[in-house]
Amino acid sequence: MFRRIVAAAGAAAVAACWLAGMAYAPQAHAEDGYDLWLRYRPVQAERTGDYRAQAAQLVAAAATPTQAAARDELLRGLAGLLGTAPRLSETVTRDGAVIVGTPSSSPLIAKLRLHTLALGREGYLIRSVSVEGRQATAIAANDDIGALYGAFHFLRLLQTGQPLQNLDIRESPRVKLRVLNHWDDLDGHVERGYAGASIWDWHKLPDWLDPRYADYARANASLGINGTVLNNVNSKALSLTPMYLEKAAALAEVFRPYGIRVFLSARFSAPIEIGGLETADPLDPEVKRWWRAKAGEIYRLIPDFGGFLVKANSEGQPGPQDYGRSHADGANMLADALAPHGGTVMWRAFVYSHEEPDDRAKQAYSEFVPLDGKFRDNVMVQVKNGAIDFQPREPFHPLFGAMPKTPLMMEFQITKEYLGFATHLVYLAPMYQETLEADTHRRGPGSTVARVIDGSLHGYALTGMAGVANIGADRNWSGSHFDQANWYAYGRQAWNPSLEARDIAEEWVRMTFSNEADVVAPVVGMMMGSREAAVDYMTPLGLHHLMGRGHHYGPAPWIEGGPRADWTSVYYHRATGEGIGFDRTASGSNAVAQYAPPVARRFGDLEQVPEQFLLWFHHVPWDYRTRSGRPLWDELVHRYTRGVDYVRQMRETWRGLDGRIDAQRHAQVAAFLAIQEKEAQWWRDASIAYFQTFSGRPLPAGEAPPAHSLDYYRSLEFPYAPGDGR
Ligand code: GCV
Repeated sequence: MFRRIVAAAGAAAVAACWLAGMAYAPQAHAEDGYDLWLRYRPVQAERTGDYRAQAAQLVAAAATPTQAAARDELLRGLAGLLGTAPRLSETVTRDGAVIVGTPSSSPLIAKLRLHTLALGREGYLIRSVSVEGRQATAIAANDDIGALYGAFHFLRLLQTGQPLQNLDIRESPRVKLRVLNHWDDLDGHVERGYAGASIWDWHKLPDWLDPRYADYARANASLGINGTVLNNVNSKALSLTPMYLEKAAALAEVFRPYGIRVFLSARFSAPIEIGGLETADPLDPEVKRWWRAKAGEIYRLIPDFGGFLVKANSEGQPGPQDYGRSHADGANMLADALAPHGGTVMWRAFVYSHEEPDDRAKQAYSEFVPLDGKFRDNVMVQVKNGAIDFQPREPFHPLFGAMPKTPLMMEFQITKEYLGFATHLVYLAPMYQETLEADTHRRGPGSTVARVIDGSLHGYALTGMAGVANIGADRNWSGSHFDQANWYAYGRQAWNPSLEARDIAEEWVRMTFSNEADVVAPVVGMMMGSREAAVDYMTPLGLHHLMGRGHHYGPAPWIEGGPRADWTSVYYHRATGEGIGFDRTASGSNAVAQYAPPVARRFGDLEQVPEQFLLWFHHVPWDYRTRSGRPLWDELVHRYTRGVDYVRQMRETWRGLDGRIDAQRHAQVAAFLAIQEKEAQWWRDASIAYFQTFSGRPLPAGEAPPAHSLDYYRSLEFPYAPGDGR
């Protein structure tokens, strides 16, 4: 309660200040990346006059925390962008008013009768209107949260230099649940996190609410992200104890005005570990009772709690199979506990059993497809984009399209576990887009993964997309300035899976760096090719999972031995003196058979398989003629080199932008690009040195030999590489 009073008093003080027409004085601070894409720096001079005329007055209620958030964001944003804040007013008294609200929060919006109904709870429209002969812009929605999203969209128009005349924008999210998954441990470590420690200061919560939590919520709301799973899927039962629930509740309170619901990863064995029971068997009445009581306890503290995310029977995590029960038994038991409160279970399909599998890529499909239709209505099965594990490139997961009676949600990784950690500039939206556009052919051509995810293919009632967050306590949030773009792009594509990666990049660059065409074009260009370059210098032609053991830092295609074959590199590349690649056709593991027949035929046929997946699906001789005409070995080397060259070009382009971007951010990006070039070269050289021991072929003419011996690369160790799993 105390917190609420303080927040309300703060909002009132801000309002009084604006009403008094006080000039906005943006605080002078360095460009350290903290402001993300919400920098609100002055717009291009030639736009200022026009924009000021279009946004001279603001009519916005602030009777609820969400309304206040929308109004404050517009005041803050417009003041920063235009140099002066608009006058707050109760009515439209001049041309150039911005009216924001819902038919119930704003009499003016009600009077305009703007047909918001079809927009749903989170949708909004932005329209140029006339109010008693005065020109205005209406940001209208059915619910406060829609109005807040609309406010952010309106600001984005100014941030990206769009005209404000004749606006007629209607937006509703295509996916219902748009959620971040934090792999944050309670001790502050972030699994696969490269941006410092966890932003959740569990120790000081609930009494200290870092102002950063509200900025986190603003950033997410600006993208339409509406859920956050606070703790690692490799979870501790402790996070479900009263002490930690109170901490989670404090965060939920900060996030609530921004439309963000809190979820928790639930450890399946919690009834034993913190409940004193002897079993966690999902069919045991005591266990069911325990979870029902736990759900009740959580909802008393967090009335809008979203639900549980569960990693079960995967990589050593406990689960229903420990008791001879199925994933559906486990998920349904939790779903029953949450159902009376409106909560959802996100049950992960990232599973592979402890027995050595014939092909890890087949495991999730084999375990989950037989369970289609057996899950409760409030369960979603969360599926990684590909069947292995967030590799630089994977074909789409065969589960997409294969479970018509079970809502499948997407899990993308935003943090770059396998893509160069924080230092490599790798823009991930093209990768997300590639998966979303992939055609599963499950209901004929056009059955894209995006249509599975948005529910339109199978008529799912629940839809969702999860992104494994790349957020940490680093001042710039994501560990590097360009990694902010991946958080941004994930949010935008979760809202609308059909958005183009290039358009998102352009938006982000304009909001983050500059609106000048001669900055935007080269930076967008760098970003757009960056993922392909990473594929080239790390895992070209469908190679995968060749990173250092455990920490996944750097090349280690030589990894073999250890507890599981599918935790080694040799398991995946299968290089021999004859050839290289994983035969997943009918003559091998036959993983291709898990796809719909047209897809299986294409992937399984050496003539038709997209070359980018060649060695994912086929074991091919070293002299196999690739589509360029080069033998496989030469093509492999060519692609490794091409990847390094791209990074070199990015450095060159970035150098040319010196003076066009603030010195602080320019310098850090330049330094990180230098690291990337060094590491791309390392990837190329180590991989070539290793695979040459199998191919036995000389390097193609003009290709530089590796800088060091294979022994040197093999000897490198990185005991303290960040983000390791535990
Ligand atoms: C959270 C990969 C990662 C693990 C991660 C796991 C998962 O194996 O390396 O750190 O664990 O995926 O998604 O559960």
